[in-house]
Amino acid sequence: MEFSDAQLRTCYETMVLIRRLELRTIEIFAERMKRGDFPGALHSSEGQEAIAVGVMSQLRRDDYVFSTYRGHGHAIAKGIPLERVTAEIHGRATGASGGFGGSMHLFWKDVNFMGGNGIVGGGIPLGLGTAYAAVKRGTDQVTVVFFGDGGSAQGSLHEALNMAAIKKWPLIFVCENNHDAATTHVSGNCPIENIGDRGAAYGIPGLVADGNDLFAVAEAAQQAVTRARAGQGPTLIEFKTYRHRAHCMVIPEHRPGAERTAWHHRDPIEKLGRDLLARGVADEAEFERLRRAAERRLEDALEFMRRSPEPDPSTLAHAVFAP
Ligand SMILES: Cc1ncc(C[n+]2csc(CCOP(=O)(O)OP(=O)(O)O)c2C)c(N)n1
Repeated sequence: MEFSDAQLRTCYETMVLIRRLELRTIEIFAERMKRGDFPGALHSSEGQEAIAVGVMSQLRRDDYVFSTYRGHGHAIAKGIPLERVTAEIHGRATGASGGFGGSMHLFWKDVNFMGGNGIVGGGIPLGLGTAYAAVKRGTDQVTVVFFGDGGSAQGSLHEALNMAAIKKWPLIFVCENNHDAATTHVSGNCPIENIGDRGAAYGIPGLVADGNDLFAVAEAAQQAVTRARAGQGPTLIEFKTYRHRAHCMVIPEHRPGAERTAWHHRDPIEKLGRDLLARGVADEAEFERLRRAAERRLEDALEFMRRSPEPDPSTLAHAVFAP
């Protein structure tokens, strides 16, 4: 998998941006909760940044993406303008979904980001629709659906795998196996070692890759995209990863400390930093510049959010049945 030096610096900056956004969002939500002003559920993707950035690095603007409720990173990496992301997370009228969706329901048609979804596995069958539409229209757009290790046990996944494989539709199934579904370990959801191995049951490639390694992620995504664009059908990819945080802000951490520490040593941003140093793509001064650039962009986007009004309640039903 080859990236130019400039692309690698952009990947690093985007991963840092996602990380900073997750950390600042937690801070802001925590302050609100302290004031008794519950802002809604918040699921951090901290630790999973390489998957969002690596997969999107292989997609075009007009390719479709269906995300999950842990989708801030997907949204940023696919190209929703950052200020629209911050405004939506904090429920402002200028947000990507007009402030009615919040953290779990970012949506932006301009880049074919087809939304987060509060239903586990809910985006998967929707992805069949855009994949089929692309085939009918004769475009070579691909669709990516994201889901977790818990989501991999949903019937919707197996129905969609079966149909996409039979029809050879351009659909890429991306499992972010962060090893826990809320408080259930992956072994309580899947009786085999690798979720990716289930591709064999549908006669399609089932890849298993390190989700904390940008290069491994991009390599797997590239294989799947090439196959889908060539009309050869779907691919299932399992990325092994770990979320740095508990499931969401209102569920206490239950995972063993030693396990968490071990995964922190495999942090995807730290790893990419080491790789870029080794390749001579960036040095400490450059990392500092990229980190500052990400911080500035985020603070500007948060300022945009603060200046934005909340949605007018009379517009609540406006987009419910819109085409
Ligand atoms: C259909 C459905 N069942 C249950 C829930 C409650 N729920 C929300 S998140 C979650 C865990 C899902 O875990 P996983 O798919 O591994 O994704 P992760 O949260 O680890 O990213 C559950 C059970 C839901 N939102 N939707």
